[in-house]
Amino acid sequence: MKKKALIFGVTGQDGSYLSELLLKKNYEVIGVMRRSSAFNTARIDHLYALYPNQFDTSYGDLSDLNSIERNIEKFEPDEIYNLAAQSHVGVSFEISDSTFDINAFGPLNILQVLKNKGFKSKFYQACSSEMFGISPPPQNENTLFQPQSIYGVSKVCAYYTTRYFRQAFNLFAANGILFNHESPRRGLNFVTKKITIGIAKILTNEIKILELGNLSARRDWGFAGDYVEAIWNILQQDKPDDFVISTGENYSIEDFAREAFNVVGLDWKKFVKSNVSRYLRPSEVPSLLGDSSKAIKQLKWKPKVLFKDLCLMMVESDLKSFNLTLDEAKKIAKKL
Ligand code: NAP
Ligand code: F7E
Repeated sequence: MKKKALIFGVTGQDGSYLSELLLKKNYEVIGVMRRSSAFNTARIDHLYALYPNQFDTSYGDLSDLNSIERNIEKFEPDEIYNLAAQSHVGVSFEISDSTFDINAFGPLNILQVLKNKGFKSKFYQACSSEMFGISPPPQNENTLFQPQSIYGVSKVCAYYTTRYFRQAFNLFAANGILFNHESPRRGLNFVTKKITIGIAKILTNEIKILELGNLSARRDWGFAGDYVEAIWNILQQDKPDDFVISTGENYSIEDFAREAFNVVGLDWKKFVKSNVSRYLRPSEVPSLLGDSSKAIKQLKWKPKVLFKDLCLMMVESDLKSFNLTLDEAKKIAKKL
């Protein structure tokens, strides 16, 4: 019998990589997606064709308890991955209520269904390094949570809710505390993707200047493709537990811009402007740097793609989406 996985947030960056991983492991994967007036399946469209008998999607919304119940009852999954969230920290300052509703009540809704209906599905909750907020680096599973946004607060709620259901009702419910992870599939308004696609736009004359916010914040950036392996691994343990997943290196936004522009031979300083009045967050998280010793030891997991290769991968992919090879891009860059 194939194992069955239900993924909330299947249309997102991580949902698409996790689906690919589970399908390769011969799981049957059902992705829960919300209805949208515009198509939101670009990251998973290839999977319907590649795995017609193994992959499908079903409508549902984390704020809609009935839809969660319907999906769990219909598919009776062995594993449930909750990756769905309003995942943009900056946006959470503007839409706090819905961010909290989706990110905190969403996992509570899933866990209540599991408990009340007696399902034995293993449950994974996507938590975040944003929970650590202003706690000084390095951060691990024992670091104090001091979130600096409603996004961070909502993930702290999700974290404790997951632990509560594990401890009080003996559910297999585990948290992954993931540090920033990026990829060519990263959403367009996260800083790494903004920079790498910005480079392609500068080279094709679509924009002259790239406007960013705070350039001094430091992040521990890994590759989403590596991180979904850790996510899967967390649910394969004998006992449910919580794990920090990170690379153990951190760099500033300025470092990322320098490295990414350098891939095509451009000096980032000539093209990047900091517009703090537009992009500065009311409260910022200055430095995230993960200590994943526990995951390295217990999950036997470690990241394969590190900072430089991640920059290269993202720049090359965005150039390709503008029909440019790296060599062509370098030639254009010389004339700028
Ligand atoms: P993402 O690309 O923004 O994907 C979020 C997913 O959640 C999308 O599929 C989105 O659907 C879905 N979603 C949003 N609201 C929903 C709702 N009300 N009901 C059902 N689905 C809903 O995020 P990601 O980068 O893949 O991250 C996955 C998870 O890990 C998130 O929970 C995020 O907070 C967390 N996380 C991410 C990082 C990171 O660096 N990427 C680090 C730590 C934790 P639409 O396509 O319809 O918008
Ligand atoms: O910002 C600064 C910004 O939006 C990174 C999410 O996946 O990781 C992500 O959250 C840093 C911040 O990611 C711009 O102020 C400067 O200091 O790419 P970001 P994030 O806020 O770290 C965590 C772990 C998650 O859990 C989240 O879901 O970059 N920054 N200039 C900028 N950020 C953005 N977005 N845009 C700028 O122009």
